Amino acid sequence: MLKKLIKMVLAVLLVFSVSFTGVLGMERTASQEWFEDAKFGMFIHWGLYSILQGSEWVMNEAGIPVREYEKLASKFNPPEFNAGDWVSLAKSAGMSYITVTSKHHEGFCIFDSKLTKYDIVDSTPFKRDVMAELAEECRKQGIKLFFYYSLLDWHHPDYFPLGDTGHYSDRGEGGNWEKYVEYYKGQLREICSNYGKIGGLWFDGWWDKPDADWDLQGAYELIHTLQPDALIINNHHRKPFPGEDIQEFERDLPGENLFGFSGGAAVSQLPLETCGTINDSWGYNKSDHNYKSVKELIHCLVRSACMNCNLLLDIGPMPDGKIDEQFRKRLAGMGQWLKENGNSIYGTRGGPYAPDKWGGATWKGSRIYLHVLKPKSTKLVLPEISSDILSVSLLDGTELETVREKGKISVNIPKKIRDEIDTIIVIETKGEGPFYVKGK
Ligand code: FHN
Repeated sequence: MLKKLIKMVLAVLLVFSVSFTGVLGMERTASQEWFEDAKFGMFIHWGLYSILQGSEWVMNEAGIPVREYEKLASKFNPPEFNAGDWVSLAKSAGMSYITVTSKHHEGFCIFDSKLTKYDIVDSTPFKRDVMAELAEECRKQGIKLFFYYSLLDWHHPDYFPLGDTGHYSDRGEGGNWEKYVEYYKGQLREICSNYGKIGGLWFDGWWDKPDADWDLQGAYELIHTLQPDALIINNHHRKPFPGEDIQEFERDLPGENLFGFSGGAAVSQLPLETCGTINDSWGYNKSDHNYKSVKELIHCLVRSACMNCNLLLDIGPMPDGKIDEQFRKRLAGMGQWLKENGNSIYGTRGGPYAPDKWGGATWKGSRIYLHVLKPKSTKLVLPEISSDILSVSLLDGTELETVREKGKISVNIPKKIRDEIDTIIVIETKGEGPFYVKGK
């Protein structure tokens, strides 16, 4: 009898472990749970590069030497910058956190650092600590602030030997790598000490020198000591390193590698995030008009949620601090959609049905939400799951015709009931999630 029971428990555990990844993960800290519930964040790329209006790689791409590029600081004086407006924009788009480039690859800091003069307070006529104003405003409006921090630095004299990029910046030969590592860790100490409680650190640029001794473990320990609840994210395009709390993907959904950044990254059991753009650029680029539609952006968000993954959607503010109307319009559209349909996104987890071309599923409590984005036919055939299904309806309660056969359930989705963006179908079940697909 005992043997039989053990066998049964083992069988159930096996089914759970091979069920759709992300439904069941490793244990979560409270911050990781918050993150997975939050689902949607705003990415902001802003620095000196915005003045040149050609995206954040302009220094490297145009081969601008450090001494020339530095002069941009004296022109940085954005009269329209308003932290309250930026944070309100994120909130009205339905976003729960903001990640801002406190230092991008150009090396210029938009926070006040005592470790360099190459920052917004010491070397611009503006003289205001943008990160401090944003931190204050985020606290007021109940939104979390993450600091993006580029490990790669095209400006710092000790960032030497150079990595794969920054070879035209004409900085001369020489520099002390250990001093650079002390510099960046010193800045992390400032970030973790001077801005109150932060959401976390979002690193980038490690890929420029993958073989260097970055002392990431030392850096992570420092952050976790000074800000125990802060989440550490590193966009290194590899599988997560020890001490990281979230796995990042760039422009791809977990498991995809359409853009060539995610080749070395198997999907881990950590909470997941993917970052993407509204047009094709991160930093402000006046000649990039290739905007995604509201529908396409909502589909990015929904497809991410169905994969148990957050979406960090980027805007690049203009040099005067304004946010382009093209971004605003799209964010407003997403916010409106989330107001009506947010229950099927926030606080959910991906699955139990594996995502496919037609869409995917999210679940919360006893409800499963099917997100039908591109129906293949008027019927959706779903495999049996671990809980009995009590009803199948649209969000407004309209019951849908279903046929149950050999354990499968097929749901009728006639054209007339379809939503232009996302036909959301609610499956009410007898039990509570996590659910799993039987026989998988
Ligand atoms: O080089 C950067 C790029 O400028 C941008 O910041 C993106 C955002 O994920 N990350 C880097 C490329 O991986």
